[in-house]
Amino acid sequence: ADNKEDQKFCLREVLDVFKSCLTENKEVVIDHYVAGWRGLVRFMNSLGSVFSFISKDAVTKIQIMVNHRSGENAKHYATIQSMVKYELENGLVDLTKQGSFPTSGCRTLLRLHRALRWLELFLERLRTSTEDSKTCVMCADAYNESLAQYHPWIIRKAAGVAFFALPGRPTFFEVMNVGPPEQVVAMLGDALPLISEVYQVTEELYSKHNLLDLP
Ligand code: 1PZ
Repeated sequence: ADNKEDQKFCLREVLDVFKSCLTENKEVVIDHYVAGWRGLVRFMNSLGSVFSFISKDAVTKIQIMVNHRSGENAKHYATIQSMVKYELENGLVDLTKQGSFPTSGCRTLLRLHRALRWLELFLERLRTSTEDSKTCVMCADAYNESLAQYHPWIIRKAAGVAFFALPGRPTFFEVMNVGPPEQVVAMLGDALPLISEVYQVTEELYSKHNLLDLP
């Protein structure tokens, strides 16, 4: 049964989830956003145990969001827009320094949002890469351009070590389980604009409310 599960795993399905994230009036549905992240974590875990310190943190943050979605205020956490409104109006966010609300939806989702930018940059590099491109270099470049600025030295170091454990481009494409390289490239071309839009919508919302630096 496990084998069958593995075979069914396909990065296209994971990325497709991000398509369903945006409603008609451009709200970001948290259940789908979280489902997208679950798939990404599953993908990352299939790359090997060196990545488990990264996926552990992602899993913790996913769980915080799931808890918000199953608590008594679940309805306020339907979309990122409704969450921001609810948490701000009720003073449920630490705005300047960490304090009473270490698990606020706003600060937790911001971490995933920043990681989504890394994903976008990395997948774009993969999409335009050539056979001899190095995944660890693409990954590190994407990281340095995005997430790294929010991480302390020790995490940047650890991330750098993990990147060296990434499989090479051919294996990486195989693990994605999307088909031959041309199909991977085409799939990424379809998926990236959608991920990018989810990122942009969230970025604008957070920027409008001055939430981009939440501690
Ligand atoms: C496929 C290769 C995977 C490379 C992933 C590149 C990202 C490296 C990130 C290293 C983060 C490691 C551990 C934890 C960091 C946390 O301190 C921060 C801030 O949270 P806080 O401490 O403020 O609560 N967490 C994050 O920045 C969220 C990181 C999520 C990383 C998800 C990666 C998803 C990978 C998808 C793979 C396709």
